[in-house]
Amino acid sequence: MDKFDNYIGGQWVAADKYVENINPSDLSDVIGLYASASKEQAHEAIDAAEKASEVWGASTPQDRFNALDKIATEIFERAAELGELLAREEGKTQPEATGEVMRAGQIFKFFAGEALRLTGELVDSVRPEVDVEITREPVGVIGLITPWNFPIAIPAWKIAPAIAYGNSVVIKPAELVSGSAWALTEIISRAGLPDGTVNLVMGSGRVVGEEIVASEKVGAVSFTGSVGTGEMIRNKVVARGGKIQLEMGGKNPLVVLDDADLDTAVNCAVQGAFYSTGQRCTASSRIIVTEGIYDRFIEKISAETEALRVGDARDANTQIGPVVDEAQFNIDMNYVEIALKEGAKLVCGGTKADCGKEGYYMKPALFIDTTPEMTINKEEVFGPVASVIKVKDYEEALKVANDTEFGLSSGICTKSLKYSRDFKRRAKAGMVMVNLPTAGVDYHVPFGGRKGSSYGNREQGSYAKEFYTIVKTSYIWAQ
Ligand code: UN1
Repeated sequence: MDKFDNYIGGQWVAADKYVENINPSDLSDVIGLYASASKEQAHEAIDAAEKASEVWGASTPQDRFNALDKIATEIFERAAELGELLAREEGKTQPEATGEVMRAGQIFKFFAGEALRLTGELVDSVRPEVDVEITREPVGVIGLITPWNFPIAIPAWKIAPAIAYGNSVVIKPAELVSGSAWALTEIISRAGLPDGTVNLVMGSGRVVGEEIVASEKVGAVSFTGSVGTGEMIRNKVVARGGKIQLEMGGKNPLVVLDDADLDTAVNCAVQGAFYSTGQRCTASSRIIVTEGIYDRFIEKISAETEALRVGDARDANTQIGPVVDEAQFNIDMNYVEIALKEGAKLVCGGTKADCGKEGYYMKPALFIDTTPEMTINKEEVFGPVASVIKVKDYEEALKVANDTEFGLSSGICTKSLKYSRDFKRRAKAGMVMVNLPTAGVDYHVPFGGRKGSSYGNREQGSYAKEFYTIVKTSYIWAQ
C-alpha cells in the first residue's frame, strides 16, 4: 500500500501514524495510507512557513506569476487523472470531479494574473509637500483548514491568493480527502517556490488544526467547514489578535414563482439540491414554491428526482455519487427520520440505494408539505435531501427565504424583471441567483455569505486581497 507523507519546509516528511483513504463508492478500495501529523510536525510546518515568508514576501510579481502559472498549467494537463482521484476519494461523479480540477487550474491562472495587478494608491497629504502612499503587504503565515466536499478547488482558492500576495501557507486538508491535497502539493513542490512557502500537514483537526489556530506565528486563518468548528476557531483566533475568515453552512432557498419556466425551475432545483450528492454549502435545500405552479412543479420534480441514477462515482452512467462516509450517511438518514416524524411527506428516495457494491449510496430524498418551522427547513443536512414549502405569493416566498440563520446563496426562478430585481435587493444572502441553481459559482468573483454562513472578508476574485494582505499607509515629506 502506497504511503503519502506530509510536506514540510520543502521536504517530504514521514509521520508516526497513517490513515486509510477509502473510496465511498467501494469500501474495499483503499486509495492509500496518508500521514496523520503530530503536534510537533504541525509546529515544524509553522516554523518553516515563518522562515519562508521572509523570502517569499520579498519575491517579485514575476516570481509569483511564474509559480502560479506553472501550477495551473500542470493541473490542466493532468485534469482527467486528478479528476479520477477526486471522484474516487470523495464520491462526486467523474464529470463533476474533473470540472472541479479545472476550476482549481483556473483559480491558479486567475491569481497568477492578480499577482501582476496588485497596486497601491498615491494620495496628496493634507500637509504641504507630503505624499501619502497606501500599499499592501503580505500577512505572513496563513493557516488553511479545508473541508472534504471540494478536495482540490477549496485548497486552490485559499492557497493561490495566499501565495500570489506573498504569504506562506500551512494547509490542513480534511482527513477524508487527503489524496487531492497531496497531489496538489506535489505539483506545487515543483513550481520553484522557496522551501517552506507551502506546507502540507495532513492529520486531525484536534491535533493539527488546533496548533494552527493557537499559534501566534500564524497571522491569519481561513476555514471552510461546519458552523460549530468555525465558531470555535473564530473565538480562539480573534482572542489572540489574528485575522479570520470563515465559510460555514447554508440552508439555501430556491424560490419558484408562478411565472417561472417550469423546465428551468425543476432543473435548477434538481441540480442545486442533489448534484454533488447535495454536499455543498450552496445546495438548494429549501424549495419555496408559489401556489399557482405548485402542482405542476411537484409532478415534474418528483419524476426527475426519482429518475436520478445513483451509483459509483466513476461509472459514466452515474448522476449522483455516494455520500462521503458512514458518519455523513447516518446524519442524512437521521434527518429523513426527523422530517417524517415532524409530518413532512416523503415523495421519493430517502433510503439506502443498492448499487451492487458496498458503498454509502443514498436515493435523493424529496419532501413536500413541509413548513418553515420544521427541523428539515432549519438545519443544514449536507446530503441529498431537499424539502418543498408551498407559499401564497412572492412576498411570502421572500419572507420564508430570508427566515433562516444562514445567508449564503439565495435563488429565484421567474420571468418577472420586477420580482427578480426586488429579490436581488432584499434577499439576505451573500449571493443571489436568478434562473440558475444556488450552487455552482464562477471562479473570478467574490464568494461568501451573511449571517451564520460566513465571517470576515470575501474569498475569491480580486476581493481575496482584503484577507490575504495588510494595508500600510506611508507618509513621505520631500525634504
Ligand atoms: C459551488 O457551489 O460552486 O463548501 C461552490 C462549499 C462551498 C463551495 C461551493 N464553499 O460547498
